[in-house]
Amino acid sequence: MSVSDFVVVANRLPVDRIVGPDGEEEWRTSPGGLVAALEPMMRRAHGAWVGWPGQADLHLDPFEIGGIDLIPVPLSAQEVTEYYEGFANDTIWPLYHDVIAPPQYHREWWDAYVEVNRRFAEAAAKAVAENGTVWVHDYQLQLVPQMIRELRPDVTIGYFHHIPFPAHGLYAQLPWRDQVLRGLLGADVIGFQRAQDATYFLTAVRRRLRYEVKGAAVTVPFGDGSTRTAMARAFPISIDTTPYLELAARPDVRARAAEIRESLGNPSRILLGVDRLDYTKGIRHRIKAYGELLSEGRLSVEDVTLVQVASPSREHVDAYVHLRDEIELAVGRINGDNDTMGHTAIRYLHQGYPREEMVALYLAADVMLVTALRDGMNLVAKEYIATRADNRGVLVLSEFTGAADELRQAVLVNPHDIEGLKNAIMEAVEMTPKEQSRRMRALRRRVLDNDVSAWSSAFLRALDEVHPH
Ligand code: GDG
Repeated sequence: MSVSDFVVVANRLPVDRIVGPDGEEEWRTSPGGLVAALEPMMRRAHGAWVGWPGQADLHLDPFEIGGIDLIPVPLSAQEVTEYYEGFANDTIWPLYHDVIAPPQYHREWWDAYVEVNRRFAEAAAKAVAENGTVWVHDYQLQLVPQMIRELRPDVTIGYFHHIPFPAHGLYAQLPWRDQVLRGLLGADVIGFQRAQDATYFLTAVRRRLRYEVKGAAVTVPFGDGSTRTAMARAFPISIDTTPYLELAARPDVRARAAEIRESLGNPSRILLGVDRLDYTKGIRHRIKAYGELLSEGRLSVEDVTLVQVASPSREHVDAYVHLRDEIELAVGRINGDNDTMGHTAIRYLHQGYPREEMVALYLAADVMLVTALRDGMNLVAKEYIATRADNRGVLVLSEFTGAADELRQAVLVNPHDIEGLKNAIMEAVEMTPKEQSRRMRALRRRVLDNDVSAWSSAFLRALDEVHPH
């Protein structure tokens, strides 16, 4: 396969392996927003995407799909355990989400992380053309920018961090804190979701490495006394709005939304939560607040139903196994105490759904509950807004999401404050149509104007300014 001017590096390839009924295999592009955002540019620049195909011990040759070269990086079963489930999802993920769950620090996980990051960096260095551009994504690959720079000093390197970056007092726990900062600083532009994340990163750089920081610019010394500049600032990510607008207007999807309402017994208000089953998403706090509203009689199952989609996630990590048990115990108790033959308090769905069904759920929901304890951005909030073409519906949004920086007309809430959360849910349930529409109009303007292609253009423009070719 030839080299590319533009190479994306992410933990996962943007494809899923589909095995048919007779065992035949096929690769299908997964409908993620990142692919949609980068696709036009990938096609134009003969782009390549470096990533893991999603299955342990799978060694595949590069292949092409929809005009993009896919370069698979293999992981052994032990590397999946140590690099991916271990260091990425049981060390970095909890630490960077403000230690909501205790991070596990294991030296052998770190060793696997270094080794796998090197494999990704080598694959990218081989794939990129002279003076080309590499865009590295997310916390699984924080060492890759510096590793690519060592192998290929000619290329422009961008890095985008999809999750929060923690305050220095927490970041300082990481036994490999200096190595990770140096890894990230290999990039010309380091993008974060919120201005606060960029500030925390720059503080860590100043305090730990003692590099000079001026505004967003870091002076990074080379060993020989010369220096280069790396920029760290916020580029809040968004969604590809087109499929959401299209699906929300489709008669069959609208009919499905009506059918969902009907099958729930036509409650006067449907509340909805859609999350990966993750301790950062605040599902327990949400359910607790809702359960108290029912037991206090402020809400009744005759009028209101909460639909909670908790899509399966990281099921081999202990913290996720425990979380699932806790949530399912709480849901069982609340339903047991409140259900009638015809009405259920919480319709809990530990399942993943096609996007059509997700949009039907968004359309059916009068109130969307996004009450994460910490979230880099939260795209579900933006997807809900995109589908509300009639300007009806209320978004209850945690202050601790990146989205809260932009979506100021939501009902903003501190999810740790259960009384506050209960009041926010009541405010949303009781909001007049006029007030709903005033807020939703402003929210829609924000989401439709700042879509994912505006995000990727802004990032690549910044990259071009720091490292013009
Ligand atoms: C990370 C950061 C940041 C969920 N269940 C189903 C389904 N989904 C889709 C949603 C949404 C996506 O998954 C989840 O995105 P979020 O942004 O809400 O959260 P994370 O997965 O934690 O993503 C986050 C994001 O990266 C981007 O930078 O915003 O803060 O944590 O698109 O719709 N989609 C389908 N079926 C499901 O059952 N089809």
